[in-house]
Amino acid sequence: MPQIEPRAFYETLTARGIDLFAGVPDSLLKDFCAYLLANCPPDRNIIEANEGNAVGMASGYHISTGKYAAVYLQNSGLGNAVNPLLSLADPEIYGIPMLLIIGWRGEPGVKDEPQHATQGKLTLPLLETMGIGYTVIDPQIWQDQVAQAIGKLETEPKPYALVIRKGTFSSYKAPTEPTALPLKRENALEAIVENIDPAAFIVSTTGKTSRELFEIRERRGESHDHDLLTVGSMGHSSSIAMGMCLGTKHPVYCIDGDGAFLMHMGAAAIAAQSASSNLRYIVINNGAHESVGGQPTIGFKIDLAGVLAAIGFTSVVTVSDPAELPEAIRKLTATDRGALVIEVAQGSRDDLGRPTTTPVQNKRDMMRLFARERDA
Ligand SMILES: Cc1ncc(C[n+]2csc(CCOP(=O)(O)OP(=O)(O)O)c2C)c(N)n1
Repeated sequence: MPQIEPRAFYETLTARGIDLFAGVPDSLLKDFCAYLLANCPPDRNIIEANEGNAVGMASGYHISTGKYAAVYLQNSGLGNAVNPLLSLADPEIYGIPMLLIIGWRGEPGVKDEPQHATQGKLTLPLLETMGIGYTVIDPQIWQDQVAQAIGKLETEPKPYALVIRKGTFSSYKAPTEPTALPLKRENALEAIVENIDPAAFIVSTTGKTSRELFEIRERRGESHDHDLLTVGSMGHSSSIAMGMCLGTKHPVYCIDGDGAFLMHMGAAAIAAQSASSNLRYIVINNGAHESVGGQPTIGFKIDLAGVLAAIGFTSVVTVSDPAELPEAIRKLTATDRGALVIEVAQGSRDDLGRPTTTPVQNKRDMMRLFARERDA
């Protein structure tokens, strides 16, 4: 199948006046995102906390410059973007032209993970319902498609979408600077599982965190019924854990990523203030959206532990030394509404698999455990 070179795509967009890119990275767009990272001026490629924020930025940019920004996102992120698309950029409100570049996970007929199935089926109907015109990019005629899309922005002041299928872009690897940190996420997860109460529950975030946790349980010969693997729903694990805390006396650990924490940071603040005392919150900070290609977050630029303490978590510490990690986790086990930041380098095993149980099975197994606790 012919592919589009990320460089050619970028140059075509910039030649047509698009000089601001904002979004949240996606695995299907990872080569294009890597190209942006290496070649677009940093103030012209803003990796946003969530996709709705990117629509906001594109809107402000258009108002102040008259230009069109490109907003890149996985179709999962459409949910985050619906509100500003319909109540800000929509032609009945401000009417803001912008180019959406949407990675189409879960395209019908293409094998993908369960969390992408419904969103994949509904991606085009959702755009139609929202009155957003789109074209599914065909690498044979993409230049014409892009020209037409930008022509639409010029004639109709509203967003227009380019929908990107799996395998559309050819490979591009941005040079990366490895972080000099001794731990990886998988080591951190192993230490957590090893040192928490075996009766505790875990809500693990989207991406490789949940995939690694699943494999760690397999290796240890343990069941998965204490772990909710939040395969989709990025950024909502702390809220899920907060809800779960109400149904058990055991501790509930939310294990978040820095990208997921940032995506809905307000959720962690509410959890810190309102969750019952059995909540424990852990952010595994690798400073990146590692699961979808390693694009940077601001995780290492901000004082994450300072933020967690300021919003109300107790006894927040940051650990990066493997020798200190077990003790830090043991302290967390004894701290009501405590939080821990574990700093890790990027990287995961090449042979990392995916959960072999379905989300519905995962839920049923967990519900059985909670019911047993209720009936005891
Ligand atoms: C709403 C939404 N936007 C984007 C994605 C795609 N996505 C899946 S995992 C991930 C990165 C998560 O980063 P982080 O929480 O830092 O964890 P890491 O992958 O680094 O372990 C992204 C962007 C998604 N699943 N949902």
